[in-house]
Amino acid sequence: MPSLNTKNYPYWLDAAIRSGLSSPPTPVLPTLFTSTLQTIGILKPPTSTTLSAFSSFSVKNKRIIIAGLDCAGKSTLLQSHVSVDSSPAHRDITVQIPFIGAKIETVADQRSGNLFHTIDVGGCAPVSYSVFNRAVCAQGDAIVWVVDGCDRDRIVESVEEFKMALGLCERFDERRLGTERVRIFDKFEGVVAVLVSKRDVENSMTMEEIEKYFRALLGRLGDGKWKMFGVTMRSGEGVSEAMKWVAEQLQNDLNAPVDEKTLLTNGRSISADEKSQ
Ligand SMILES: Nc1nc2c(ncn2[C@@H]2O[C@H](COP(=O)(O)OP(=O)(O)OP(=O)(O)O)[C@@H](O)[C@H]2O)c(=O)[nH]1
Ligand SMILES: [Mg+2]
Repeated sequence: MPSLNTKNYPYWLDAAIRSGLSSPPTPVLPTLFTSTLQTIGILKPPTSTTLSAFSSFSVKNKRIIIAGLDCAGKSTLLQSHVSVDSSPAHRDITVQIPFIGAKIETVADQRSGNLFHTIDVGGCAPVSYSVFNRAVCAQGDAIVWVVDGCDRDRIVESVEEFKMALGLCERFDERRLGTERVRIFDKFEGVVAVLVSKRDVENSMTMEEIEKYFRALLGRLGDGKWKMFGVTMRSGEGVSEAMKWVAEQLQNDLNAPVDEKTLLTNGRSISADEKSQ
């Protein structure tokens, strides 16, 4: 079994994922429902877009977080383009996080050690939920942010949640913390891809329109650190291109020289306080 990242992961998630990976792998068989839909042509047959995009770049032991508002198309991406191979090398785990109520779907590719997680954000969730999401995103080597290209009403919410996930905003919980300022995490330093889904739906927003909402936020990450793609999750159009780009960026990261300090902190960026010590 390939070794996993040694980054600090929330203990309950880490335990769940490790137990899933260390137990004997079982084939992921398509359900009767899925295979029926495939037979009558409503659901495209599986293509394993994401994993093949990743395997062609030999990216190993990475965590790819697939996040976005509900109904954006995250599960479709995971289930139709990642978790489609019934070989024992893939293993799916869904973890329901106690108390917070969040659900994480995970696909582990045991050959490469890559983990793909989906998480939901937004929906007027309590602060603890956002903190949890940010904690998960912070552990990712890449964030794939999925935006529903038809959902005009929630495009601003998607930008705001994305800001939170990237650690580019601070939140206040006035009720519980008075006026105390809560700085949650550092800026996300990994690879960021924004996938605008539902390009096949008539009257969906144009890419230019969506980019306008995200431009200021993404600009703060720096040039070459992010890219936006229009995709259709149902047919898989554009998905492969997007995931290839993510894999390519992750591979570039692997080839980048690593300084001693980064190694000592296990890949985590060093805060100003730590640097001065
Ligand atoms: N036409 C079209 N429908 C899509 C596309 N992507 C997702 N959908 C549909 O949108 C609905 C929601 O997709 P999901 O993949 O369940 O979305 P999700 O982000 O996992 O949603 P939650 O699990 O509720 O957070 C489903 O009915 C999908 O079939 C797309 O690119 N085109
Ligand atoms: Mg889902």
